[in-house]
Amino acid sequence: MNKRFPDNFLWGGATAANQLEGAFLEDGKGWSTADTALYIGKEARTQMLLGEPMTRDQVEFAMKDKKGHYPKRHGIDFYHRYKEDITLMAEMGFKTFRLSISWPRIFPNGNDQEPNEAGLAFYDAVFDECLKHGIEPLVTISHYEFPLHLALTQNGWLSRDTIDHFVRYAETLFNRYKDKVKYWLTFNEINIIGMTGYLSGGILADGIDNMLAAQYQAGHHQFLASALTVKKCHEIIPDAKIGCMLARMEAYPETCNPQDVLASVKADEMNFFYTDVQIRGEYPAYMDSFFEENGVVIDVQEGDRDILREGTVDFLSFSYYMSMVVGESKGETGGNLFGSIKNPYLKASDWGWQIDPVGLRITMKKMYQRYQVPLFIVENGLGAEDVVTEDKRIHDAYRIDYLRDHIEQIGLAIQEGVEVMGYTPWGCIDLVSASTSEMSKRYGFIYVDLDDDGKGTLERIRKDSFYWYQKVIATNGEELA
Ligand code: BGP
Repeated sequence: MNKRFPDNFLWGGATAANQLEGAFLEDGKGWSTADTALYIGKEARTQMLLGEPMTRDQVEFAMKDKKGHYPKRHGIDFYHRYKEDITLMAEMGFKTFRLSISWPRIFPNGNDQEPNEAGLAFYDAVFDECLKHGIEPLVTISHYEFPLHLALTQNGWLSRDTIDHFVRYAETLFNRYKDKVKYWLTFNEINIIGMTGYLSGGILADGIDNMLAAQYQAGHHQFLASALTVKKCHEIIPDAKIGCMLARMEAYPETCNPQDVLASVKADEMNFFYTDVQIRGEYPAYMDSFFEENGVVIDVQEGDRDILREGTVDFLSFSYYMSMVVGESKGETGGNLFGSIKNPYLKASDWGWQIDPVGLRITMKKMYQRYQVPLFIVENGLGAEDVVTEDKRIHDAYRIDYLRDHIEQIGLAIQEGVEVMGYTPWGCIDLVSASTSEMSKRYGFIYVDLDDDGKGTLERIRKDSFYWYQKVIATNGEELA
C-alpha cells in the first residue's frame, strides 16, 4: 500500500473542559452555562437536547438546586488527574491533545479586571505535561460553555460587548501560552449556536420573540470575535496556526428527485455559511434570501466587514460523526445535532447516529474543493456502552471497527489530494456526554470507572482500542487491522 499519511500527521484525541475537568468553582473558577446542565439520561437518547432553551428562573433554580445531578460539574476529575491521563495518552503515542480552556476558570465572571492566576497556572501545568511527552496541545478557546455571569447580565453573545470580553480573554491566553501552544481553534462547532443558544451563546430565552434572529445576531458577534482573535493570535504568536471549527453535516438527497437534490444543496449552504464567513471573510449572498424569508435582520456596523476580511483562519477543523439524508420523506432517526431521514444503506449507533465512513471522505473532498485550506478532523468517534469483564478488560471491537473504517477513508482522501493536518477522535478518554450528560455513552480508548449517577472509583483502564490505536499511530496509519 502507498504511504498515505504525511510524516508530520497529528494523531491524537479530543476533549473539552466542561465535560472533563470537574473542579467546579475550585481555585476561583466562576459559574459556566455548562454547570447548569442536568443529567438527562437514557430515555432521551435519540433526541436533540443541546438546544434546550433556559430561562432566567431555570438558571437561578439550577444554581441553588441541592438535589439534581449535574455531571458536568464533576467531569472525570481531569483537573486533579491530568498527569496520569496525559501519561496514558503519551503511552498511546499521541502527537497532539485537543482540549479546551474554560473561560470562567480564567475570568470567573467573563469580564473581570484581572485574570484568575490559579486558572492560568492550571493550564500551564497541563501544557507542560503535554510538552514533556512531546504532545502538541491543540486548544479550543470556547467549547460549549460560557461565563454564566455574562449570560445573566448581558444575554451572552447577543450583546456586542461580549466581543471585547472574549478578545481580551483570548489575548490573555496568547500572551501567557505563546511559547507552549501553536495550534488554536476559536469556537467549537460555531454553526451550532442555533441549537446551543444558551450553552455556548449564553442567551436566555426570556423576552426573545425571534430566537432565530437572536441566534444569527449572536453568531455575527462570534464571527467578529473570531476574526479579531485570529488577528491577535497572528500578531502575538507568529508561528501559530488558528482554525475555525464546524460541525459538518453531510446531507445526501433522499432520491434523485431534483427537489431532494436542491434540499441537500440548501442544507450545505446552511452548514457552509459559517466556514464561508470564516475562511472567505465575507457573508455569502445566498444568506440574504434566507434572512429575508425568516425575518432576520442583523445589526452589521461600519467596519464589521473589514474585520471579517482581515481575520480569516489558517485551516478548517471539523467534527464528523455521521451523515444525514434530506428530502420529502418524514422517516426520522437520531443524530448528534439534527435528526435525519433514515439511510437504508447505513447502520446506526445505539443512539441512532448513522455510521458512514465513506461520507467522511465525501465531505473532506467537498470541503477541500470549496476552500483549498488544510483540514483537521478534530472530532469523530462512536458513543457506545462498554462492558468491563471480570479481569478488568474492555473488548470494544465495535469502536475499533468504526475508527478503522473512518481512518481508512481519511487515508484515501489524502491519496486523492486532500491536505489533512491531523485526526483527533472525540473523547479519547471517557467523559461526560455533551448532549445528555451521560457517562455510559463512552467514546474513549481509556475507560473511566464512573457511572451515570456519578458513582465509581474514577480508575482509568486501557481498552482494547487503546492498544489498537497505539499501533495505528506507531505505524503512521499503515497498520489498521
Ligand atoms: C460534539 C461536541 C462534543 C461532543 C460530541 C459528542 O457535537 O463538540 O463536545 O460531546 O459532539 O456528543 P455527545 O457527547 O452528546 O455524545
